[in-house]
Amino acid sequence: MKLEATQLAAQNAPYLDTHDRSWDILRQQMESKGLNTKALLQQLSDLQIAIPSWALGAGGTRFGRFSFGGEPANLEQKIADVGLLHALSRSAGSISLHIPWDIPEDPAAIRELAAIHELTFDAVNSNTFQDQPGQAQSYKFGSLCHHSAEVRAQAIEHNLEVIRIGQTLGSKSITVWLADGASFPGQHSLRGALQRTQDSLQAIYRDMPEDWRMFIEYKPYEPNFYSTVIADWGTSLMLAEGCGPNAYTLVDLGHHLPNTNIEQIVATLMMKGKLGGFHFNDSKYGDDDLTVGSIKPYQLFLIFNELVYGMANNTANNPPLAWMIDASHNLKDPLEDLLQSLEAIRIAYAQALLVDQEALADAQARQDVTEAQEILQDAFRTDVRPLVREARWQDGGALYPIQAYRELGIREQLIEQRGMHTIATGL
Ligand code: AOS
Ligand code: ZN
Ligand code: ZN
Ligand code: ZN
Repeated sequence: MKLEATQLAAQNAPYLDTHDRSWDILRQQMESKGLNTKALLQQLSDLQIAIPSWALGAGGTRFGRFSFGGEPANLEQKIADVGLLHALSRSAGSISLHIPWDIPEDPAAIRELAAIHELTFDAVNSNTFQDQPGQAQSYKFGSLCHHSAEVRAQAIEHNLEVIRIGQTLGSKSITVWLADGASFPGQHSLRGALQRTQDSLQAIYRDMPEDWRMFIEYKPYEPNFYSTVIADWGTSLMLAEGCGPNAYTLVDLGHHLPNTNIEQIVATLMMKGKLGGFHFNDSKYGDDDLTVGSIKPYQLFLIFNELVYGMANNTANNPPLAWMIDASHNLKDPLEDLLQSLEAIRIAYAQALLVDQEALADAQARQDVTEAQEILQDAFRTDVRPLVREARWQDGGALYPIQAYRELGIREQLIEQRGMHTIATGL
């Protein structure tokens, strides 16, 4: 199904007055502080987030999975779902595919379908953490790090195949996340595994097209619980530097030990021009993949504050970032969950854009710690929702996406079309 502009306009109509009143107040408040509201609206409108194809169905845990009716069963339906998210939010302009879960049988037709929904293809993801039917070598004990040259060769070839598939869709980047590691001390040589991973990544990089970028994800633990080969941003950065200028570190917010200062990692990577992008989500304990902004919205704001600063002071020529969500939920309607994540990202960005960078730099120069904190928190505590809403409305989206989603009966229609007992391909 596809949402038409006229449907959304009719759905928005009764809420326009209320929105206008709140927008007027915020606009005047921002203008009195010297902010350029037109520029802010444009910056928000430009922030487009990629939706992971694996988040469109209900997630699960190792204890069980509770299916949600109307889940997409194939790539076409996944694209249609992201199309719905984009029509409602005007902020989900691309999709991130996972191979082999999302192999396009007819790439030209898939590209056409994506264009109908105004979507592009963001980073493609390789998968060497599962064995596929008929596969010659097993990844049980690792892939790019494996002791056996045959396993490594198979994993390298898989990554190159993912790139070739991505090319048929117009994607320009690959995200490599490795489950490789050891669950017990002594299981493998820590140094040997890292060395082999570096060699394998370099082999992929050498054959990657020149206009492509490689994003290297890190994660401290899980599925291996003693050691992960690419455990932290430093290892990822080292590997990216070992590959070359088109390899970058990817920050997944859930991939840190508790209380890690993620905004500092962002600042460090941007100083080196090596921040490739994000997997946005939120977490309380580990790789919880919870809805963005649901647990630590202040941290998200501080991350965006570093990003805004980094983009304005881009001395190391960090390329534009890949903004992706990597969250999936077991309880909520997956599309509502993603709408909440999209909103949280734009809210954090809007708040960060309100930070008076000049005043902050001045307070920092004077060691005025109190004032520096006041400046940040003044921005964070501004209710920017009318600004985010206005940007979305000007772009033809829904004033209140979740409400629109419910009032238009979208899930009910998806269930009617696809059935109640559906399982999206993926994790
Ligand atoms: C795994 O923990 C990583 O976050 C991956 O980026 C991602 O979740 C995975 O590739 C999807 O299966
Ligand atoms: Zn991730
Ligand atoms: Zn993860
Ligand atoms: Zn995660």
